[in-house]
Amino acid sequence: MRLPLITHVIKHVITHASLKVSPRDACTKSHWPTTSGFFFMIKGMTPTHLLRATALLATIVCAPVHTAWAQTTAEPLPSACLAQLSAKALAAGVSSDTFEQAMQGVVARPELMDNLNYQPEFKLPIWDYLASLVDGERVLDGMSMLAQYKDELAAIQQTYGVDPATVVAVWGVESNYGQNTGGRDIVESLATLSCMGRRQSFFSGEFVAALRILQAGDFERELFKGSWAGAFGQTQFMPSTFLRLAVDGDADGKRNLITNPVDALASTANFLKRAGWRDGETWGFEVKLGATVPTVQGRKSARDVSYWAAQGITRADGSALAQGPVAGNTDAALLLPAGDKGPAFLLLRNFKAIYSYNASESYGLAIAHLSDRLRGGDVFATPWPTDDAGLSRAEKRDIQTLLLARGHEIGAVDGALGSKSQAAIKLEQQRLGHEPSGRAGQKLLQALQAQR
Ligand SMILES: [Ca+2]
Repeated sequence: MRLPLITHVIKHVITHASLKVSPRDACTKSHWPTTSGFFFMIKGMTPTHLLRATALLATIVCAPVHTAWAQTTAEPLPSACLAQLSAKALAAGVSSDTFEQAMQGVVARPELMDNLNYQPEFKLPIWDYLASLVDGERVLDGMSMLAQYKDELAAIQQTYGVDPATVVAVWGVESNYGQNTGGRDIVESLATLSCMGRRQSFFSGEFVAALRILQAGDFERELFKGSWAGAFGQTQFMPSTFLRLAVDGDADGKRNLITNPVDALASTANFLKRAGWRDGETWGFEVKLGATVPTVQGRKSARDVSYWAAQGITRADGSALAQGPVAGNTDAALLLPAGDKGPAFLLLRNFKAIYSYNASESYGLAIAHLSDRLRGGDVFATPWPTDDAGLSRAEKRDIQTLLLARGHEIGAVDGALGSKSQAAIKLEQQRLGHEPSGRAGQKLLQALQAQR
């Protein structure tokens, strides 16, 4: 992109210069996807989805718990494995020149096994997840992106039938509008994971896909960086997804999802379209339950909208469910992500398209809610069932500043509560007589602010 990208890059530099830390340094080098508890996302996920989800969350939330993986390790790739990878790549049409060039200087990174084998230690509440993923900053940044790429997004909607707010919301959640795309060398990560660990067959397929991408020349070899598991670019596509679904949004002959936002936005729209997105419809909407809680619940249990209306369910403002494109016979599923005391949602067909981007209800809800906020929508009408709500990234930075002021050596203020911050949080919780969970919410923030 011409001027808009330059503006974007300048904004990035300014934003993070003021924090004395770049998001890549803070989140994507050593603190990779061994994020703390995202256990709630994992049930029912495929390996690809899980890997994408953990990588994604490290990029966005970046809340690591343990420290062993902070070191980088390097050793030669096993020669037998290297020979197999070479044969597999050549059989898939990768030239020996491409293979040699792509593999120059590539070593195995055994520390990735920590990421691969990581088991979350505790369950992160959905309100924590959404509080930082859909915070005021991300809404404002998204609105500015909607304005900046207005013409391009209109053209994308014309071609793919996906509205600007949805496309921009995916962009915001996947890579914070291109700011957090990951710092791992993709070829190196995928070569390592093809030769070590539990999913070598899956990763060797992605490795070959990665080399086919390099051979096509959509971007320079040195730009090919992303998550430890191979997702890369502003859309965080896996290489095989790139080969299937990436498009050239600005018609310059290249599909550069790494540094070209228009290619990334168009590719996201193409993904959603191919996943069944219906133009002119929404993902769903927040609702209010009636006097009784329906026994039919869950994303997979769709019923007619008239069925839900007969259960006493209304829209959050009390109006009828069937309105506009939503008719009495429209399929909808009832989602109660935090039980019947929390916000309730009816999910329509388009939620499935978002869900196919990353098989997690919380992830889908983050994108759905961010898209609504970008259209001027409000926070949920029903609050989360907690007396200790989650923190935005700005509030996490406040907590970190307060921890530093109290003498805790937590490193840079980056809005990501990593292992050092969590250890300091536990100490402060003990001092304050709170439960020493290491999880920071509004209660701890207010207690620390009161003692400033
Ligand atoms: Ca392009």
